[in-house]
Amino acid sequence: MLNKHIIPLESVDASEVMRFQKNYLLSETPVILKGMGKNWPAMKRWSADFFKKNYGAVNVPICYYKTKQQEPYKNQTRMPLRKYICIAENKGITDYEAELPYLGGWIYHKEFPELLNDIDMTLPCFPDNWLYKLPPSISIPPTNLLIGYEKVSSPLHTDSFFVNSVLTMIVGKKKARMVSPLHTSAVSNGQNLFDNETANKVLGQGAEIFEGTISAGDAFYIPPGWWHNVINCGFTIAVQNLHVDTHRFPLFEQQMRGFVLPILSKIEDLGKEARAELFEVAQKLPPPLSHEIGSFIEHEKKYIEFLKNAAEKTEDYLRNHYLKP
Ligand SMILES: O=C(O)CCC(=O)C(=O)O
Ligand SMILES: [Fe+2]
Repeated sequence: MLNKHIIPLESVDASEVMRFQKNYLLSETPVILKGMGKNWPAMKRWSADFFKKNYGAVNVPICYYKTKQQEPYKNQTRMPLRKYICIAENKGITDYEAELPYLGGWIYHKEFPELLNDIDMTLPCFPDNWLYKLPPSISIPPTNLLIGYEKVSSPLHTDSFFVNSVLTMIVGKKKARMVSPLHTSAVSNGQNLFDNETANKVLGQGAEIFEGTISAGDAFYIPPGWWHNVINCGFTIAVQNLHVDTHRFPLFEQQMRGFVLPILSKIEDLGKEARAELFEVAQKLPPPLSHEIGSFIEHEKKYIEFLKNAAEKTEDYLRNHYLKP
């Protein structure tokens, strides 16, 4: 009864670039990209043994989604990769652990850039990746690695910053259930859509649930804002790539500004406070010499110009594209 309502995800061959871009990328529709990674050297090289042998001593970040939700990357607990893989292979499960560990996103290329030679970062069916145009100070890591096993999974969530996410299988199989952002009111963060009762509740609220399975070489295209719940069907190795194309960049830009503006606003508040005090004193004293040396007035003028330009451009854009009578 229930399964009738779960809609299978469509598939497209990763070599059908135009078809993928027209039918899925442009309309932000999830799809399975068949053969996305089939020619990546990782397909031949990467395995549990490969990582144990070459990176076994590396401390990798661990997720505990059931008990800790998603933590900032730098706060995640770490464990040697060899130990983790033994647990994943069911050789080292300790029953005193409250929740089993999940290597749900290791930013491997920072420490081991040579691993990038094993995958194709250009993602042939995607246009230019605007993530690479960002200044290094706010760069978002464009890829991460996941090693999973049947007992761990990623509960329902959306990826941050409205990026395109491409999840490519290297070893094993993953199954995902996805819900459109248009049905956000029918779901909540952390749900298990593979639980019949939960899925029925979501369907009962009018949402559609899409489901698909990917095996070695295939990938999920997860569009911006789509809810996804991913489970591992046995031992898995996968790579996630984040991608922002031209059409998705304006929204991404807003998200990035969301990082910068609170900092700017805090600095400005402090500046205002200091200026008020300085103004009082300036009734009696000339402005500090350092203001002249530091070109205080010129910098202020430039800043005003910058703000005016930014406001004007944004207002024009909104007027021309969204607020037409
Ligand atoms: O494979 C998983 O556990 C999660 C993958 C995911 O959430 C993603 O690719 O955005
Ligand atoms: Fe995700």
